[in-house]
Amino acid sequence: MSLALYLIGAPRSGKSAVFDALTNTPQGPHFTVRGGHRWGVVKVPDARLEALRDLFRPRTFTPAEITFADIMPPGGDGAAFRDALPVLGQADGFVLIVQAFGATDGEGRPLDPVAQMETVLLEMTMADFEHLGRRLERIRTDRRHGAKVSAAELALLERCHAHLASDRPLRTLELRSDEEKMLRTYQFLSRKPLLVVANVAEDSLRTEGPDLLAEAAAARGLDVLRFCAPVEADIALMEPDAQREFLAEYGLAEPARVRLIRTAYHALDLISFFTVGDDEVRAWTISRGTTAQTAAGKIHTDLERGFIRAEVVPAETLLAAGSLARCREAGTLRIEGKDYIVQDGDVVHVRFSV
Ligand SMILES: Nc1nc2c(ncn2[C@@H]2O[C@H](COP(=O)(O)OP(=O)(O)O)[C@@H](O)[C@H]2O)c(=O)[nH]1
Ligand SMILES: [Mg+2]
Repeated sequence: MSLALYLIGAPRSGKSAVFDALTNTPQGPHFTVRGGHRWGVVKVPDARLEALRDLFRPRTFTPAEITFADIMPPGGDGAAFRDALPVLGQADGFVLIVQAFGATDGEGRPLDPVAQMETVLLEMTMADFEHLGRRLERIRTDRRHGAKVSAAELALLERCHAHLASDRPLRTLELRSDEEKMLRTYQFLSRKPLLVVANVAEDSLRTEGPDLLAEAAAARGLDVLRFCAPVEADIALMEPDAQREFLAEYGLAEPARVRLIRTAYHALDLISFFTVGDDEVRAWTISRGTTAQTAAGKIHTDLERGFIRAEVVPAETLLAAGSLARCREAGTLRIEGKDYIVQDGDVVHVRFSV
């Protein structure tokens, strides 16, 4: 399965409504239910890939995908956020939904979006703090557990613990890549990528003004997307023509859900490279920093094993030139070796022999 972002937030902040907006299609809602949670595999909209499709007119067109999960806490939909904490370790990242519509929150208190966001962030930091505290205690007292942990790892865990003790998320702790790797198995919640979505009312879709939530999020190094879940859910159900008409009426270039999906994909540090041809135009998902040889393995293990070289041209360059042949003539189709770092939007053709 593709990497999964879990939708989290206070009760009735609009998690399920945002999930609907992300997973609705003109053919209806598109998701499966597993473990009591709703899972939606969503295609990542990409104008470059669509332009490549129009250029090559392939038989098959395959965009990149990302998974969103509407998490149902064991206590039911109205349960507090902390009830959901035990299932969040498996997430690759989070979309934190903050209620920014109406006058009262899901528990009947006056609405305070900033406090709502900070409560959820703090719960995650505290969950990590407690989890790590128990872990450290076992490591220090239990020989069997302790023996498995190197001195370097123990020192790193203690650094994390001190960081969390001052209510700071592990996201803000600077780590070397070897330290980063050491921490991976611990699945700390406050280290995972997180994107904030302000679920605003219909009538504030276009008002910008001073935004306390955006300011508070920026102070924590987080981005906020404004989103009106019910409106976006409706747009997602429309056929393309009706969708365009609707957007034009509101003076919008694209649905906010398109931006949310794209932003979520990039929040996980994922990029796309493309393969093109008459049979298929396709996007492949890799982490930023992946080499050409490893990227080739996404397509097929034979391509990684027998990798000789990659022919690479940025999608924009290919689209401007109009064909691969013209890129070859102009010298913009480059030959790259196995250690080349594939860039977002590269069109790649792998030469291999097995
Ligand atoms: N007016 C308005 N109502 C919303 C919006 N988003 C969600 N709601 C409503 O708020 C209630 C709770 O939303 P839901 O998605 O179930 O919240 P969840 O508990 O976070 O999953 C539902 O009745 C939704 O219809 C919004 O942007 N504007
Ligand atoms: Mg819900």
